[in-house]
Amino acid sequence: MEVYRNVCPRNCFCTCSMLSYAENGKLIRVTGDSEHGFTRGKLCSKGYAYTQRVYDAKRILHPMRQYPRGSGRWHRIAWDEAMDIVTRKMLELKGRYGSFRPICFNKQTGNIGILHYALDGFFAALESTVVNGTSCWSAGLDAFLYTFGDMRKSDPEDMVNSKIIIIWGGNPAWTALHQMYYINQAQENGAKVIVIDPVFTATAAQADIFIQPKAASDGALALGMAKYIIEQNIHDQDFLQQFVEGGKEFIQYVANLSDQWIEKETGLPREAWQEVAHLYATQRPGCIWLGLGLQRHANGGQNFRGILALAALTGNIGVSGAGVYYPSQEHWRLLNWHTRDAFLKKAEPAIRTVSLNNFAEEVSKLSEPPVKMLFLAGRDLWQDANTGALAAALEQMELVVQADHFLNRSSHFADIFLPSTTQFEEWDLVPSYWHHWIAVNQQAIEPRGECRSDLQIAQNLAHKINELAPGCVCDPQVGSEEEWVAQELSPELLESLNVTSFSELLEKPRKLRVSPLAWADLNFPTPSGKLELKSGLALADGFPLLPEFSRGFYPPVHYPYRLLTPHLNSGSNSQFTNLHWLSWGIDEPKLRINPRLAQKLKIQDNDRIRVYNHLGEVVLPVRITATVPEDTVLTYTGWFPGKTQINRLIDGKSCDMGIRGTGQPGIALYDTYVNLSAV
Ligand SMILES: Nc1nc2c(c(=O)[nH]1)N[C@H]1C(S)=C(S)[C@@H](COP(=O)(O)OP(=O)(O)OC[C@H]3O[C@@H](n4cnc5c(=O)[nH]c(N)nc54)[C@H](O)[C@@H]3O)O[C@H]1N2
Ligand SMILES: Nc1nc2c(c(=O)[nH]1)N[C@H]1C(S)=C(S)[C@@H](COP(=O)(O)OP(=O)(O)OC[C@H]3O[C@@H](n4cnc5c(=O)[nH]c(N)nc54)[C@H](O)[C@@H]3O)O[C@H]1N2
Ligand code: SF4
Ligand SMILES: [Mo]
Repeated sequence: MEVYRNVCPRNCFCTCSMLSYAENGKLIRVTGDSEHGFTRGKLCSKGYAYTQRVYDAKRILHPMRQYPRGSGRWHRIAWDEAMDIVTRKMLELKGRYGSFRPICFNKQTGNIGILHYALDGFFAALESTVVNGTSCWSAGLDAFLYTFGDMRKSDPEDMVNSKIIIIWGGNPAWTALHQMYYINQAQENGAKVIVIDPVFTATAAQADIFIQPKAASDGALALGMAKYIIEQNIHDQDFLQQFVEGGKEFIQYVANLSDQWIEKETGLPREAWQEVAHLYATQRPGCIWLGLGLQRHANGGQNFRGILALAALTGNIGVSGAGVYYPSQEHWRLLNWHTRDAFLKKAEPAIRTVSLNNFAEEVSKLSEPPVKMLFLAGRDLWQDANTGALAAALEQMELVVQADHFLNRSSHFADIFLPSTTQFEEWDLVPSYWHHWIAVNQQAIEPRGECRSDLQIAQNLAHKINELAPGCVCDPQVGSEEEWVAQELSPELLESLNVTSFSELLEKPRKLRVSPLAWADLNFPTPSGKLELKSGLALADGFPLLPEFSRGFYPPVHYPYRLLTPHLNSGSNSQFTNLHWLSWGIDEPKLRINPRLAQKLKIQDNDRIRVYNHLGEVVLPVRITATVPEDTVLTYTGWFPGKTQINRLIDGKSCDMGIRGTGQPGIALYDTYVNLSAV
């Protein structure tokens, strides 16, 4: 068997290095890569299921056309014909409207590999309309930018040195599996793990202390902790004085809060937060992991600021075992971004953007020129909010093109399907937004059927459109994919990886030689040069000067239950749940409801229940479980073919923050309210 190194390109904290075993050109087995220091030779269930994903009977292996749209009548066409249809339509629209703006490119994080940014480059080069924003992390990111001036975090492997680990609104036992090794190691060394979540999760099951506040009340909870720390005089006064802007004002603000008010906002008895605050301030060093779920609320960013203030108050910053953890793209800055930029004719193309939040309505509203063609790559629009508005939005499109591995929920509205390769059939480089390791993704097998990589698709489009209308875009046809990967490695990156050439990197994954500790120099790129609890930038952007608590949404009278839809262990967003290996026996989606609520509604396990709000209704089987609180119901996000699509009930309201870092506010996906009735 031949053995190759691949990298899992899913939007996942772990970015695992994998060994793939191929025999006679066929992928036989995928395992973890023990040379990868962070993931240490292990994968999650999804990683081990890649052989099924690559060879699944439903994988699309040839370009196809659906005619008429929505009929399900797909027929095979040649690549040439597909490219011809797509590029002629693009040019026809340009002729009609004077620019490529009637074409909207919508890609998110179906594959985060760097070579996949070729498509971004191609559509940017044409100055078409491009979807902007991300559903992952925007609100939390801005809170970091206001407080620290940048988003940096320590090497997550350093968590083993923590004495207290607070996992706040994240579920790493499912969503960042490999980090649990470092957390468990710390626990074995005597650390206490505290999980703060409205839901008792798989991560909570491994914790020493579980705190269950009302969702979106975390800012108030953090302030309660701050108040206690100050009252007990266990804050780090030197740190505050030297490195923090607004410490005094923050202390004053917090002193005026009453425990009673905090109890009311959070639904917790004061002893709960006082115990956690005491541990965090006294058992040093302590770190806090800020989860993505925590910030998917209309007050998510401001809640983050409250939590970040705890690190400032206790000086748990810049030393081993301390710090605040959140995804960051520091290492992405070391790439050349050659793949994206190779298509550009000018450095700063004039791109029209459309917000991802409430995409369906926003894209329909664009005029002068209206959007008439949609190009989807690595996207399932049914992961968006307000999916009820999608059908109308897609109807206005004269052509919908989709590049993917499978026909998904979006395919119903597509005219042309372009089959993409998986990571085993292409070269790539996938940096991590979490750990400090980098590995090259090698091509292990020939593309299945007529599949082409997203880079090749971008090259084909560029070539064809230039053939029909010379000079439209740069046409970078030259070089193998392997060479494209090599071109991404800047001298700085090579040096940081301690290699002199690209080929050395093929031998094994390498760890970046960057400081393992964020903010060790305690120099913050904020306007004051200090860590800012008092942020003039936040004020200028319309937020409170201090990390005050801003109340979130409360349930409207008619829809009294909060609907949470977090991420599932056996899926990666919409991916994998279509595979038999991973869906077998799971029988999702189910609506999890608390036993007391079930009693009130006279509902039994497995009964079907109507879940509805102002946007519509879905019917789901019930799972009665005390893991969810009484005022909350929960079902996991994902694509469960043929089953209910929950995002129909999510209205796409915005988080408070996000514009500074990503140009769009985050999406308050978890501020969704519903009512329930027996079917
Ligand atoms: N297995 C798997 N791994 C994944 C993904 C996947 O789909 N599956 N997706 C990847 C992607 S794209 C992302 S963005 C990340 C997401 O990974 P996480 O950071 O784990 O985020 P979520 O799954 O959105 O939510 C995590 C927890 O936040 C809790 N939560 C919700 N609201 C609040 C609140 O107001 N306060 C508090 N304290 N907690 C709250 C939820 O109950 C949930 O348990 O995971 C990545 N990893
Ligand atoms: N209700 C609810 N909705 C959510 C969330 C939630 O917590 N709750 N989370 C949100 C979050 S954080 C995220 S990140 C989004 C994710 O939603 P999306 O951005 O749509 O991403 P995925 O579901 O990961 O993948 C989309 C498609 O990419 C395809 N794909 C994979 N690899 C490739 C490739 O190499 N090339 C091409 N062309 N296609 C490929 C997959 O087959 C899949 O069909 O969902 C969001 N939606
Ligand atoms: S989904 Fe995440 S944990 Fe699973 S194999 Fe991919 S990178 Fe690793
Ligand atoms: Mo995400």
